[in-house]
Amino acid sequence: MGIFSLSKKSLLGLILVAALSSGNSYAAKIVLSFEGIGDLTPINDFYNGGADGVRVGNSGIDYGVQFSNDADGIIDEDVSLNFSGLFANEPSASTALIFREGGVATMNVEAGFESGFSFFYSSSADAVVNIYDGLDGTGNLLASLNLAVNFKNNNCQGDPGGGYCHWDSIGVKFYGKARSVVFEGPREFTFYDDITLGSPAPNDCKKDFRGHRRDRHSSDNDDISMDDEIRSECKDSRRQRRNRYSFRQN
Ligand SMILES: [Ca+2]
Ligand SMILES: [Ca+2]
Repeated sequence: MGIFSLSKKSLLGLILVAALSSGNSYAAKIVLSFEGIGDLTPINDFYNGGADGVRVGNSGIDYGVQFSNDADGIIDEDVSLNFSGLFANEPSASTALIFREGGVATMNVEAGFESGFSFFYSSSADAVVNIYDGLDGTGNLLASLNLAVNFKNNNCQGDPGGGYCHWDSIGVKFYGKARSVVFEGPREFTFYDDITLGSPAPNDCKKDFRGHRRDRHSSDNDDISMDDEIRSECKDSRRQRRNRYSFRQN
């Protein structure tokens, strides 16, 4: 009987912990779509209550997320010939993130984030992404993600242009509180988009568009839920994709 009541107590404890963590991860989920950042413009404090660029630039939502100076926004060249992005089918149109020449490519989150980290990427070189519990890649290594060459997979096509046309999602669960992510590997060979903090599966506009209603009550609800902000960005993304083709035809 002693063993039984102990197990029962442990089980209740586990259920309580599971319920609490689930609530935390949902509340903490942040999606960085990079929409609104200029082409080849340092992201800097765009998501940190400041602006992109080197002087006063564009500002996004203040998530307390800061990027090192060599992390740039890059916009699909199909939007305008002035833009530089040679990619297609990015998860949220039409801006992605690329790391260029400069110092260490680091994302800092001073308040920290928990549970998981994920994103989409299209890469022509192997790369590694490391998650640490200290700022600027210090402290303990909480998790690592290895990216493989994938940019031409599945005979993908441009939209209408863009050689980097295949994207994969990748993510990891970790314990503890992460405060920085260091993106390693050759510069300018990897595009990133929809970087998602607080979930091991990135926000997926296509999946959410098709399956949001159907999956609303599934156990993976945390991973597919969208708040109004993200849903509106996904709608905008579909509209932008349609506009690209009319731009190319004119
Ligand atoms: Ca394109
Ligand atoms: Ca995007």
